[in-house]
Amino acid sequence: MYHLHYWPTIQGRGEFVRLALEAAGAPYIDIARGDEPAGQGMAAMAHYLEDDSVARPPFACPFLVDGKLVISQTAAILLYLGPRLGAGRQERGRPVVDASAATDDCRCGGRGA
Ligand SMILES: N[C@@H](CCC(=O)N[C@@H](CS)C(=O)NCC(=O)O)C(=O)O
Repeated sequence: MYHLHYWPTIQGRGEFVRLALEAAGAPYIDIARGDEPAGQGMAAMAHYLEDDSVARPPFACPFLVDGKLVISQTAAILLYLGPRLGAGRQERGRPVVDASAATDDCRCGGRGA
């Protein structure tokens, strides 16, 4: 089960990751949109960004948690997910994933880091 962490009220960069997960029908939880009593919500996202116990905190959201692995940077997340969601196993699907990552780079470039 993938855990996507992104601001709950905007589409933003998180939407690139959501679209990839949704298109593949992959199991994931949109953590910050979840309920705090269930260990989700903004507090769960803030844990990764602010808690000193996290050895390698992500740069910013979106970030993806896959088991013990925490991956930040939208393009890196998409390049990580591509082969795992099936697109990378089909030669024709790979450019779509790569293009999505590159599109985020162009669309959002210069505003983030
Ligand atoms: N280069 C990063 C940029 C991440 C970024 O700037 N995220 C914004 C929202 S789209 C954010 O959460 N900014 C808050 C911050 O940097 O503290 C990426 O592609 O994921």
